[in-house]
Amino acid sequence: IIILLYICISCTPEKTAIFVPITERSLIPYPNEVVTAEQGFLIDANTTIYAGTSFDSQAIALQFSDRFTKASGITLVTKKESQLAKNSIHFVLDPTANEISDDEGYFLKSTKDRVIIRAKTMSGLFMGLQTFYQLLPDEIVSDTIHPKVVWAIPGVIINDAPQYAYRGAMLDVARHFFPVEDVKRYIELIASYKINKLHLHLTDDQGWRIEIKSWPKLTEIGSTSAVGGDQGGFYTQAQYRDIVAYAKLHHITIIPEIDMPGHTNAALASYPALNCDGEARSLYTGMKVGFSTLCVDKEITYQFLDDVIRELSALTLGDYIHLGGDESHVTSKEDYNLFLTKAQAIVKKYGKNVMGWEDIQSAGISDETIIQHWTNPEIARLGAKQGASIVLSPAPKTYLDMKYTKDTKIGLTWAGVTPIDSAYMWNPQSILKDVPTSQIIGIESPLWTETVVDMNAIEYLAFPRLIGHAELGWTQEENRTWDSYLQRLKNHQNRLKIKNVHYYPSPLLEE
Ligand code: TNX
Repeated sequence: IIILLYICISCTPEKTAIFVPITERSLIPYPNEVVTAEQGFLIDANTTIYAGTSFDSQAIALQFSDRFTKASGITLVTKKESQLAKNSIHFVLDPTANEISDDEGYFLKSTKDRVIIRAKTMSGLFMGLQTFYQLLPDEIVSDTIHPKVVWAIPGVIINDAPQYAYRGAMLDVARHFFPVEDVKRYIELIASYKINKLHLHLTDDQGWRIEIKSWPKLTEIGSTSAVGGDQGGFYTQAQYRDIVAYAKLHHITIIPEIDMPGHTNAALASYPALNCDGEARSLYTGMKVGFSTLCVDKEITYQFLDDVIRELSALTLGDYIHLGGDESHVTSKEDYNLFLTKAQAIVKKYGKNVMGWEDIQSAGISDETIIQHWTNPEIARLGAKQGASIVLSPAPKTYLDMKYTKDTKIGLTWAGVTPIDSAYMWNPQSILKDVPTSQIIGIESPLWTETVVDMNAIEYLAFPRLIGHAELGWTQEENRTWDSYLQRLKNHQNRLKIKNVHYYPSPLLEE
């Protein structure tokens, strides 16, 4: 009796207090429908995971149980058959669940007896899992065991689906090179905010970063430089495949960019024949743009392009290859358009579609093309008129390499300074007037790395601004406000700390 009394006294008050209200869990991006349910769910050592019979739902269940074991030290039993038992977590893949409006949408319900996460596709289940993590105590993101944490989830019913299909980030690995481990960490971080595209800017004047077996000097010579004389580097094809596979596991599609016909000094330094005068350029370590061009008149230029696109297409799981096309200031307009017409045909020949900076619209584009708007709304609109889809990367709002304030250390300021409120407070639907909303397929946050030398610097510029962009890409306008977002971001900082993210501690995040 004494023992029983002791258990009651020590456990009961605690148990009722552990179910924090849903408002104390920071959901970012905020789901489109959140309804509070009566009582929450508690994961303990007896909780059973029901993964269903499909390989895909089992894979998501395994991702969850691995993460849970890392943070809690508890190994949960996973079963395949479905059974509406008490104390259970269900991952339900149901392609016929028509009440879920989108392939990436999901339904999540947590009540006293069980948690159900349901989606039509594996991507939807993955998105639901990210929300589920955010409903759990912060320590769920930790890689060390927290035996004292009570794994309680508030009672809630969530119906969610993305506003935009394209929610992207871009990393420039050409100005500075970042090893595979850094790219994987970036993938892991951005995936937790439901970002689903990573555009890799693989080549530029300062470096060529992807192995092309038929043109080995691109990496033998062209990969050795970087801005400021810093160390270069490149991904072997095996390493690149590893990045693509790791991204896929996180439901992120890699979009590779080979920037052309400008931004090509590294290639022009590797192969003299690619220059109109037949003379190799010197490697470049400065920060200027717009001084290089492939030789549009030479046959070998198109052999080069064909080989590069063929090898890159074979490494690419997604439908898109990005051809760059920006700032070709030393290529005549006529040459530029001719070159891009041929380059686009090569991409098509290898079964891919073209993505490019807005500038490429002048060459004539198709309705399968994705145009990336960065600086000139008039030009982007001309792309939209040709039927192209538009991804929005307006520099003053989305360029992660712009400084937070004029006093922050790293970054540039050519498009202004971008504090975290400014990065969040804009509406993707009103950037390009007169373009039908159906043609705006999403937003992307580019991180150019002229001033970015290591992972800490990447994290400092990307976080927390990228988190706000993720919400703009996912959450419908009527469901987001700066005040709500700021409050959630303040609470969310603890997770960034647990994950050792070197984020910018904006004064706006202070109480
Ligand atoms: C413009 S955005 C560029 C890049 C630079 C960046 C620096 C774009 C298509 N071109 O070459 O790295 O500004 O912010």
